[in-house]
Amino acid sequence: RLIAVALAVAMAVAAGVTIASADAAVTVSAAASTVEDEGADCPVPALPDAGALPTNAKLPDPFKRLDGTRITAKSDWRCRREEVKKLAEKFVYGEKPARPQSVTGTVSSTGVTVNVTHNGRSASFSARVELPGGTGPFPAVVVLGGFGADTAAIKAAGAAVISYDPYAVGKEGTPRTNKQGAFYSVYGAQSSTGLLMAWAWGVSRIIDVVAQSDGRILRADAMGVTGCSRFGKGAFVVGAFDQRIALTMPIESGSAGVPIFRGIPGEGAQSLSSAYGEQPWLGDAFGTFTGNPARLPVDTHEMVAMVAPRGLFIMDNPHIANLGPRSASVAALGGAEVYKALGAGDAITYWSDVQDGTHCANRPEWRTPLQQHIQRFLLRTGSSAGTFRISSRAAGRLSDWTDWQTPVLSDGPPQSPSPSPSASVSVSPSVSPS
Ligand code: MCU
Repeated sequence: RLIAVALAVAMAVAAGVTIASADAAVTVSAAASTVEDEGADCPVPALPDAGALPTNAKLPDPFKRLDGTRITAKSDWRCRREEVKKLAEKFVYGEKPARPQSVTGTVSSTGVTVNVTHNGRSASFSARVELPGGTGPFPAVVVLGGFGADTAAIKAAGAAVISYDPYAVGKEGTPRTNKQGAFYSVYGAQSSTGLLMAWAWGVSRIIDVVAQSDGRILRADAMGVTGCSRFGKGAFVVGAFDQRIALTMPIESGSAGVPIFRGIPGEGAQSLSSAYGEQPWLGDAFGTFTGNPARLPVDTHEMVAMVAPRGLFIMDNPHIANLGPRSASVAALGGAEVYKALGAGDAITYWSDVQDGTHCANRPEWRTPLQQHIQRFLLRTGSSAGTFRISSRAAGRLSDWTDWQTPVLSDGPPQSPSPSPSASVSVSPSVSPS
């Protein structure tokens, strides 16, 4: 292990990266979870129907529960997050089914294979692995699609690259009524879950297999994800919906990715109806919101918040209005309020201060912060603080979009507003006697 650390340090030094002192490294804690969804046991009240949603031109208050009360303790976020997750599944991305009944597979130095079976339906897919130099086990970054991510910098920082083909799990070019790929082989071609969530489900199954392996090659507790453009949308959803992901790094994700849905229509970004219609990226239920995002009970600042307090490095391109970079900066700033309230304000970075206007270009500006994020959140040898480097060409203003204040959350146990479990039996009958 010492040799591995020394090698990682040597490689990082060779790459010109600042190394944190040993003391600082000790203070870096692992925010990632060992489970996909820590709040799976949380009681979530019945969600409203799409037709009953109020119009709200501002970003929904991420701290306000479905019952109208606001959370007051940091530990309350666990179950509030579950509400956000359910809302996002119902109205935006479609449901992400929990881990299938059977997930098996293999991990080698060249690849990961995944076999799943659920309710008698099976599917398989695989991903290529490239290891960095040095001695394992290694952290790994799942790279969606084959472009836009600096895989050389990832490996030079000491992490393996898992090259994942999202189309094996959710194909593009199909109608919503006949979706294809491993996810839909298991859950049906008519599933209302969109491709982004299907892709996220696939990455979660890769993590299942890595976690079940003997752990000699890849570390399930040090997994990251990245991808550019449509695969930046995917990387964002992967990180939001699997709390085992320690570092989420979407690049130039555009509409249906990081940018707030509410902001997109005014900015010259790809319209919601265009993104919804181009590919079945978003869930079928999003169709009723493309013309009126103000009725969405969630927005993407809350997907940013779902990643908290884990590492998040959002990369964006301020030169292309079609990508909605202003709207993306507002999502990052809004989500950062939850990071701050949880005491993790320095775990989020938004960076759109880049020269080259080419979409998904290999950018020298991101190489150092990329490696610093890998060192801090995957190797856990660094402690560089996150930062907002918003280009003045495309800077959104959070205060234009909020009518809520960020609370000071207390430490200590959850402050649930609902009655104790024994009392709730008598006060909340779900069926009224007729
Ligand atoms: C920014 O991501 C998408 C965009 O939403 C699409 O309209 C366009 O066709 O493709 C972009 C992309 O994935 O580029 C590689």
